[in-house]
Amino acid sequence: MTITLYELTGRDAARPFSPHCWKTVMSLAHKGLEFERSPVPFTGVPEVENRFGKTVPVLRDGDRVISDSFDIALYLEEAYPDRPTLFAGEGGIALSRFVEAWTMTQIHTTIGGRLLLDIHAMLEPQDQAYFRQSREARFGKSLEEVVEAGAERVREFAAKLEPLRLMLGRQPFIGGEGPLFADYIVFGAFQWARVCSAEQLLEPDDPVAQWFGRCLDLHGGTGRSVAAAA
Ligand SMILES: N[C@@H](CCC(=O)N[C@@H](CS)C(=O)NCC(=O)O)C(=O)O
Repeated sequence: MTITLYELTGRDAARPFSPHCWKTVMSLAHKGLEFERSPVPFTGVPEVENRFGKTVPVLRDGDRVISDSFDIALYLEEAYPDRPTLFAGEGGIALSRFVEAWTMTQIHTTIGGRLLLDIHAMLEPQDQAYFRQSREARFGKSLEEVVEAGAERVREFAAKLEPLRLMLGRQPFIGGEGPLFADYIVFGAFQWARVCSAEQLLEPDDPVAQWFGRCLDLHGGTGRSVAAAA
C-alpha cells in the first residue's frame, strides 16, 4: 500500500522547508516506511485530498487520511506498532505535547519571523502574494518590518535553548539514547531555518548544534538530503 505525504514546497520541489512536514518525514523514516512525497504550494494546500484541511502535512495511508504532524505520528505509532517507537509509551506522548508547545512558543516565534523574507523568496509569484498578504495580516506589519525586528531576537536565541543544552549534557537525544518524535519536533524548527536561511543561529560547538547534526545524520541522512541554504 502506498503512503503519500503531501508536503509544502516552494518553486524548487526538491527543497521542502516546512517544519511540520519535516516532523512527518522524520517520523516515516524512523518507522522505516517507504513513502511518496507530493509537493504542494501554499495556494494548493486547501485543495489537498478534496479539501481535507487547512494545513499540511497531510498523510494518506491506504484508505486513511490524516493531517497534523502530531496526529500523524500518533497514527503511525498505532498503525505500525512493530516498527521502532516514536513515543516509548503514554508518558512519551504526554511529554511530547510539552516539547511541541515549548518549540512553538520558544523556537518558532523566534526564528519564524526572521525567515519570512527567505521563505517569500523561495515561492512562486502567486504563492508570494498569498504569503505576504496572510503573514502581514497575522503580524500586523510588513514582512520587512517583522524580519528587521527579528534580528534582536535571534541574538538572544542561544540563551533560550539552555534547558535543551543542559539536558543534552546528559543524553545524546531528547528521547534519551536514541531519537523519538520529540526530537523531530525540535528538529523540524532547526531544519526550517537551515533550508531557508544561511544565517548562523548557533555556534558549531554548541551542544544543540551538535544534537542537530546527529539528527541530520539519522535514517541514512534524510535531513541532509536537502542542502543547507547558501
Ligand atoms: N499543527 C499543524 C501545523 C501545520 C502548519 O501550520 N502547516 C503550514 C505549513 S508549515 C501550512 O500548511 N500552512 C498553510 C497556510 O499558511 O496557508 C501540524 O503540526 O501539522
